[in-house]
Amino acid sequence: MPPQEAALPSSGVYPDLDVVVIGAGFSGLRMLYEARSRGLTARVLEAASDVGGTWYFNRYPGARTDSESWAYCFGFDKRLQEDWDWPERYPSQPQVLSYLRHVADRFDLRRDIQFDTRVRSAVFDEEHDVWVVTTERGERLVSRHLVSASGLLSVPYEPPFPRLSSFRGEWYMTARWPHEPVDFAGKRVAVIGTGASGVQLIPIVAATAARLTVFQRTANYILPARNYVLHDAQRQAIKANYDAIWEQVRRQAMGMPMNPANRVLGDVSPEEHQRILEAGWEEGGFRYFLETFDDIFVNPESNALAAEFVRNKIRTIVRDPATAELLCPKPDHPLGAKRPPLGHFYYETFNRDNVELVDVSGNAVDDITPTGVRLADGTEYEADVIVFAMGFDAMTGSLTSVDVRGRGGVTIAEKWRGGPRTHLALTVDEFPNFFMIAGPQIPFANAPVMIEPAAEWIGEAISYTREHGHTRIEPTAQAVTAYNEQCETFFNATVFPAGEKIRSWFVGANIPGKPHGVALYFGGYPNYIREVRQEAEEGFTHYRFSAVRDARPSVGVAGS
Ligand code: N01
Repeated sequence: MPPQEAALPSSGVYPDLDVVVIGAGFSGLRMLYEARSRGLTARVLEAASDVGGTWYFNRYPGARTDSESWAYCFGFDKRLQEDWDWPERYPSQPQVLSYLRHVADRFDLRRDIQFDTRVRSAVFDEEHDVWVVTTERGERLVSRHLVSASGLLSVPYEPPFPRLSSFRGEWYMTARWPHEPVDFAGKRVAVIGTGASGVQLIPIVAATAARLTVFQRTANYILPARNYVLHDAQRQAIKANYDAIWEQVRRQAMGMPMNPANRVLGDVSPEEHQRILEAGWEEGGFRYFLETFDDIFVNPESNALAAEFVRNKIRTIVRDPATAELLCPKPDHPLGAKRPPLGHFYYETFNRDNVELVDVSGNAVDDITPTGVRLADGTEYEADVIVFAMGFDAMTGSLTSVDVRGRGGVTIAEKWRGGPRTHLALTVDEFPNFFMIAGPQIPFANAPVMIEPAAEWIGEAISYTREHGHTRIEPTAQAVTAYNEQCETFFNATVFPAGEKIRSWFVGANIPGKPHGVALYFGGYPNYIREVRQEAEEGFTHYRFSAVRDARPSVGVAGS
């Protein structure tokens, strides 16, 4: 039966489904596979018209991963690994989207995914231990469990400029890029925002635009990606070594297919420092900070050295000294306090005659006028096209923007008014039978390798609840408090708290008025996985279980 037809409004309060999953990106697809493999009935609700999540929406020119392809994928099925070929070190957005479409088709997932369906509300019915989910199309689904797989960076920060609608040219947001090609040739283009999205887009626009004006508020450390095409022998070697790749990933602090440096700054001489950083810079990508010194994020001295090395590279690459200085991150900005983007000839782009960098750190973008961008001092920059690459309401936005209500009618937005608080980034007290994949307080790590253990854990938790005759599972408030304290302790042991003053999304500081709180776990991927496994293997000891008296089995309209 096609999913749309199956989505009949529920007539009562007994669950139609075991699980409703919100989102059909990496997380939602993996969760659907997990639910099915456990014999659970599941329905995925997806706002877009196809699978892909962030890789569906962020289709701006230049979009690609910052993780290496061979670990930016699923590891649950050997045959899937064997029949997929990654063409490049960092796959482009179309390549990742093709992969996710392939996953959906290979495991016949689409029949349980309902596209073009945005969730309006999800309310926990305490009397019957079910979630009542309503969609913007007016459907009502009742499920025992609710899984948010709606993404950590999926709600874009809308341009906050009151006169934007007066602009007579074209304007775009990187996070909501149109499906039709956008032609920059011969046009005057303005880009506002120099985070990971802007940094990828800018060199591509510069190649054809008549004039590109880049508005930069905070200079960040842009590390060279050093992308390359994978040749046949490399692709075969990846496939032959997958067991070793996953083993490496499991031991790596950020879940990356890399080795620890096994040294800190103090272990080697100052001459060696420069040689090691140079080698890391040449390797490219996150290897610059993950394979050089293991203390870059916890030792201010080590961080300052690695940061100054990048500044010197900028001064070498960028020919105009004034532009080079503007591109250099300030001393109060430790490397990593904002997520360092990977560049594809980013700094080199500022050597082009058609590219201009405008510093808006002390002279803010005030508004958009009918003809371009106006700064606070009244200076105006004319443009035919404006691109906003201004980031996301990260980590919490995809949940707080929906009316999600737990016990006592408390909304998730109220619950997190002091910043996000979770247990293991998977559950929230007062929100029974509710789970998150890639929710707030996940480790700062490679996304797909966090998603897999989360989906498995959620599957185990649901199976455990059912097998023990319960209808409700909820973490204790103490467990949430303890995990939150752990997140704060790890965070405060790093150089990242400096991100608060430079508007890092790690703490929610990039969105005006948003509550600040530690949104990521910096204790390392291996430690996190150990904790998650321990919780499941010891029988969910930080959870409370109960059952409604006349719980009926679900009728399972999906997957049938
Ligand atoms: O967003 P960002 P992003 N006036 O928040 C600027 C992931 N990602 O979409 O720094 C002027 O990093 C803002 O300035 P400032 C990745 O995890 C991954 O680029 O606040 N400027 C900043 O320059 C990444 O970290 C990939 O001073 C304004 C920019 O907008 C995360 O998503 C690719 C402004 C926002 O940067 C977010 O990246 C893309 C204003 N009023 C994204 N308001 C890959 O893996 C905001 N800005 C490849």
